[in-house]
Amino acid sequence: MSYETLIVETNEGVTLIRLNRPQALNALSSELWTDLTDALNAAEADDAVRCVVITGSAKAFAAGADIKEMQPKSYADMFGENFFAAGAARIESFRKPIIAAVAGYALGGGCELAMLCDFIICADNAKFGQPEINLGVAPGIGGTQRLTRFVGKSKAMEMILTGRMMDAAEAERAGLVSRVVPLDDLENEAMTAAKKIASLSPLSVMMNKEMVEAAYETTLTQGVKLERRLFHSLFAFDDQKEGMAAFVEKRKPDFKGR
Ligand code: DAK
Repeated sequence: MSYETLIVETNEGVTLIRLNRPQALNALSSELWTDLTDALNAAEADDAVRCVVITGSAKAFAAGADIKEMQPKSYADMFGENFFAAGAARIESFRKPIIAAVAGYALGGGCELAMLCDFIICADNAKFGQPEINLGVAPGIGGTQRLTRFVGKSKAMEMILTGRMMDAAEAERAGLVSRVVPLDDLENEAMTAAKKIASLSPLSVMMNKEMVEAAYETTLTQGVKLERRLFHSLFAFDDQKEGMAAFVEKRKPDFKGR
């Protein structure tokens, strides 16, 4: 499937989605969100796809929602269209891991898109920010909530109220990204992590993802209880038998997703 705003390729169990609006620094237009939703639907439906990587260009992961598209809109337009809600919901309910590989600007909706992914690997030139305040608006795809959970109230409040950008080193210190790599290595590093995930039991991967997500949605007691139940249930799968047998027999496991 080809798209106007994305380049999508699948290899070795990994779908790489590259945002492709270079003339607008990958600003997130409605068309791009529709294409992204469609590409993710296809990746979710394809059993051969085990992990997704979303990336942009060396200059911009995404410089935010498309300001030129939003400029003429009224409250009735935004509310009536439920602007961006479907795209965000698609990522929130995606069951396979999604890695954001961020180089350059990840601003506004771009920073929110990266935070919607399961983890972020960034290049040393990455810049994260929620500059919507400069436009007289506010983050609208979860930025006030996710950034605050990831980096804490003080840093989130400063960034959202002043529009200040965070560089890659600060983003790593603050816990926003899992690690920083040289720009030239970004795609390789993200693909290596994605291929490792793709080689594992897909059922176990989905359950592990669900357990970590629960840490953001539940109390500690409820989260630990859920983890224990899901851990027990993993013993119902053939992949648990295969994984442990392979360890004992000193060979590579052959996970079937059963
Ligand atoms: N939208 C549209 N076009 C953009 C853009 C954006 N966000 N960012 C950059 N561009 C375009 C520029 O207009 C320029 O186009 P031409 O003028 O050449 O036609 C081209 O990309 C190159 O940009 P610059 O010439 O500005 O490049 P520089 O290197 O000088 O500067 C920059 C790079 C990233 C610092 C600068 O472009 C910039 O400040 N961009 C805007 C960043 C920003 O404010 N982002 C936040 C956008 S607001 C909602 C949910 C979410 C949202 C809203 C509602 N609902 C659920 C209701 C989200 C809002 C946002 O994200």
